[in-house]
Amino acid sequence: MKRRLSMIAAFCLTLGCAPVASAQSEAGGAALPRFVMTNAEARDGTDLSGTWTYSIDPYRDGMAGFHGGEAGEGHRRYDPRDVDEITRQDPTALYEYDMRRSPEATLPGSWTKHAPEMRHYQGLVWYQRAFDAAPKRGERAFIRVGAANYRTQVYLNGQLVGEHEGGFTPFTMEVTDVLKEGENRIVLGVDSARDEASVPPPVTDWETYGGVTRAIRLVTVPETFVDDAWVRLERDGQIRATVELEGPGAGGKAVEVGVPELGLTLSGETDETGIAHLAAPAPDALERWSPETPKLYEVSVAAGDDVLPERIGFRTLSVEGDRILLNGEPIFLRGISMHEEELGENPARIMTEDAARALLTEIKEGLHGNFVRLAHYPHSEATLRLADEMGLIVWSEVPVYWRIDWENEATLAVARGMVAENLLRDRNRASIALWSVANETPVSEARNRFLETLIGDVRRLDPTRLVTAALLSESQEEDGTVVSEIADPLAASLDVLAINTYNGWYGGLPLEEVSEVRWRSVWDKPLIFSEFGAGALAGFHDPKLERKFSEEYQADVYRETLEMAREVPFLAGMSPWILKDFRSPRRQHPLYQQGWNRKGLISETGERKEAFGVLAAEYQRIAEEGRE
Ligand code: GCB
Repeated sequence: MKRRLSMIAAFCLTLGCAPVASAQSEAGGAALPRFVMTNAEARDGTDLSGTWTYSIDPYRDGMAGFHGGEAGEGHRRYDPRDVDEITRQDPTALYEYDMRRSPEATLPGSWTKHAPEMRHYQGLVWYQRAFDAAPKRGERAFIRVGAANYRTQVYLNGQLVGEHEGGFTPFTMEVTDVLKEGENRIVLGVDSARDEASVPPPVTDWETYGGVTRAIRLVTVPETFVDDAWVRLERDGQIRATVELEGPGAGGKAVEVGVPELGLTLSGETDETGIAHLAAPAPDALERWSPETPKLYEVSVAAGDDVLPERIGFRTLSVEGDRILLNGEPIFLRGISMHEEELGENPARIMTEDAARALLTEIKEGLHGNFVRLAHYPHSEATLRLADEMGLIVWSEVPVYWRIDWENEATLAVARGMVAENLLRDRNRASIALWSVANETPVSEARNRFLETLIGDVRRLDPTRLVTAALLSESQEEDGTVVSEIADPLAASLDVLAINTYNGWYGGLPLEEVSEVRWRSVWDKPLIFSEFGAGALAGFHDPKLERKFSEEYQADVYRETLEMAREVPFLAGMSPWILKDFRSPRRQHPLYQQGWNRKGLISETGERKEAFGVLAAEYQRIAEEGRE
């Protein structure tokens, strides 16, 4: 599978830049990242989080001159030079930026929090900082960015080292030849502007948070290193490992994957492309991962001078008729959806481990849940690792949302890149059960082709998990009863079907009739209600009128919908919308919303609404008595 379409192609279409990294494509055409850097956090290196300076650039002045062509010397924010020093030497020199004396901000964290006037800024922002390095012979250096939204250019010491499109997946760029002994200056140009060809498109029902939202690190590895290691239990009872080395000594090299606690070692050798496929029967002593027993094993992947540590849980997933099986046993997914937004009045997508723990604990302990839908894009690796540790089954999703430009090849390439980056980052996470390729996308020939391509990519990269998508449903009245069904041809290609249903909130169905809606399916497949819910402002009570946005109304929507859900025999789980109120610029009711989508079961500061108790009671009952 050597190797990988350049991550810059789509970016350059927009900005007209010159390619800076080589392009190779995989058989099947999936755009794979040039480097995977499995478990990058565990690698040696320097954390570049902390204080950076920033400069807004709404007219992209640092990218190009006003007649096109290269930006003039006085405008190049990526240039590492000391503007103050130059203008002391030459008082007539004209510079219209000075990154070293620009305002400061703490990264990671969206720029929505840098200053009040940045709250609704969409466009380009430059970030700069200095750091010291001591490069060693035989060692390679990389810049790893966990996520930056939406397009990013990375410069080291004035040189463009790579570009990336997509706001929610990591990217890794080699800087071995650019890194200097002593002081280095790194600049990121991050542009949040999206257009109709972007993924997601400009209109979403969430705050997309421009800027650098996940950690930035300088990572160092041996010349030949373990770039990608995927270790898992498969349905045939084998533990398998796929290991890909990168570097001049990648081919024909011995590889060992060890799980010391099980006394297990898988060994073998890479082929000429640097890939090794290893397998051994799972030992009898293997304790399988589940929400009740989230057992993780220390795993080490060794090849030549490199040893990569991982922590991995082993379990199998499958589908039998309309049931989802975990380790061969049917499981009902008691879940909730969640955006990547920390608790607090002014979140900026700073998802530290503590921030993630606070939210996941509300699901696991507060709601008696075993499942979380991480909507609508790949969430931070910290959240996924915590889900492994806490025992929460995860739905992971790419931001193929609402009105995608289905006919556009460049858009498809971007989406395929996101699928690949997401899967390659997280294939070792036992918690992830479902890969979702889309949310609420209207059926058309072009959409079907687009999504079928993504489904094909998912199955090629990871045949061990289940593929799903949140689909739209259709309803009609039959003998006075509303009957809903999944009328989407994509259902044929999915393992698990999922429906967002908002009876009682959107559409005209009276609240008291929601529980009477019946569901029909021609598919012998499990169904998840991937969304249902209603808005409520925490603390707004209106028991008499039960107006929308009152806690009472929201709680009643939950009661009615849960009653309806009990009657759906092929229902295998649910992830109502949503754990926490989240920022959404579309939502501007001056009393109830103020820029927040209020469908949370808890407010933005964590106050539980009445509906929280309704769902928690249902999940406790299901956990104790089962669904039947
Ligand atoms: C949906 C979308 C979700 C919205 C939600 C709502 O169906 O998938 O992104 O936030 O409805 O609140 O309307």
